[in-house]
Order: sequence, then C-alpha cells, then structure tokens
Amino acid sequence: MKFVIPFLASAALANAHFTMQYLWVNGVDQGKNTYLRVPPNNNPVTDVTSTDLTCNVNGLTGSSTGTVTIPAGATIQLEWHQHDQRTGEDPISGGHKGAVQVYVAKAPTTAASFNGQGAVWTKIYSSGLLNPTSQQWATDVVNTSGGKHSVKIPASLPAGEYLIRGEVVALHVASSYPGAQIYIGCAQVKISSGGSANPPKISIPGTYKPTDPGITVNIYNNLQSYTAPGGPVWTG
Ligand SMILES: *[C@@H]1O[C@H](CO)[C@@H](O)[C@H](O)[C@H]1NC(C)=O
Ligand SMILES: [Cu+2]
Repeated sequence: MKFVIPFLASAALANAHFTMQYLWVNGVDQGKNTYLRVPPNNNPVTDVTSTDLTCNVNGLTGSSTGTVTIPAGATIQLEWHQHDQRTGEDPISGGHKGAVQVYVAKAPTTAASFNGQGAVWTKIYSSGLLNPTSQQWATDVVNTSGGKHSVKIPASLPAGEYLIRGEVVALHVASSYPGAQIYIGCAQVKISSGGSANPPKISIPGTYKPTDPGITVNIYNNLQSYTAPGGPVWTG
C-alpha cells in the first residue's frame, strides 16, 4: 500500500493542467469562454516550433463566439482554471511554477479570420520569478488571485481588430526540452479609440527556441533570476 499514494499524487498532477476561460473588460466579466478560442482540452503545448504555440490547439481559425470591443487604455483581466469550475480547486495547481505573459497582434481585417502567423505579436505584459528568496512565481499570484491577472491595453495601440494572447509558461519539468508547459488562450477583440504607435513585433511560433533560458531551465536549484522567452515588454 505504500506505493499507492505517490502514484495517485503524480496522476493528479498530470491531470491538473488549465485553460484561459474568462476575459474581463474594465472590471466586467464577459462570461465563460466568451470571445475566446477554446482548445479541445487543458493540455499544454510543449513544442515551441508548433503552430499550436500561436493560439493553442485548433486556434488558427476564428471562433464563432464573436469579438468584443475594448477601448484603448482599458484594463483587462485574463482568468485561468484547471477544469470547468471557478470554485472547489486551486485555479492553478501547485506544481505549475512559472511566468505569465500577454501579447497582442493586429489583424489585417477581422480578429475572427486572423491566424496570427508571421511577425505580428507585441508583448504587453510579463511576470516571472517575483521573489527569489521565497521562490514566488507569477503563477503563485495568479492562483491566489482566483486565477486572474490584469494587463492594461496601451492607449497608443492603433485602433482595429486584434488577437490578445495570454500565456503561462510552467517550468516545473523544464530542465530538459521538451519540458516547459506552455498554456495559451487567445481572445478576439476590437480596440477602439487607439493611437498611432508602431510597436516591435515577433513571430509565435518563430521567436521562442528550445534553448531559450526561459524555456529550458532548472527552477529547483535556487534560481535567482529568470528571463522569460519573447524579449522585452513594450510599454506603449
Ligand atoms: C492557490 O490559492 C489558494 C487560495 O485561493 C490557496 O489556498 C492554495 O494554497 C494555492 N495553491 C498553491 C499551490 O499555492
Ligand atoms: Cu499541467
């Protein structure tokens, strides 16, 4: 019987993945999976060269769920959960230590018809190893915040339709590649009353490499700093 408990513990951990399930705009919950491209299950992407890295599995084609208007300069929140529920379990389970990032990409026409390929993505948020002494990660804060994190849509972004790509890079088994578990959720939005900035853009997939120190990293050896993949945040 001594072997039963470790076996069950590892089985539970393997199943305890998560998805991005809610978008909030200026404090208003838009509803479960509304305006989001919903993947078939809560598994992570681990191949950083796959087109699944863009907007998760089946994420290259638009969702019939529609597109929500967000004024430039607004604060949005992305909310993540393991399963089909907001209560009764931790939003992000304990094993998943890692970074949280948000990107935006402007669609040539509509967000719903945009596949997000090419050098189109701008990073607007990144949070990683917050406290090396306590080994507190961005994912710990998301978990204790009911699965939510905030990001301000820069006021200088040009108006138009966009994909907003939330990402959690979980690093608990990332010491060899493939290992890092990348969780992705994409929202379809229309940014109104924007500005005229021309922010730097990267490709997803394309920019992340298996050898990036933010992708292949042992976080259990008193890590003192962490460099997330995808370069610096553009602050607008
Ligand atoms: C996640 O947050 C809840 C409170 O919302 C807390 O009870 C739990 O310990 C946290 N889990 C981890 C693994 O930190
Ligand atoms: Cu997982």
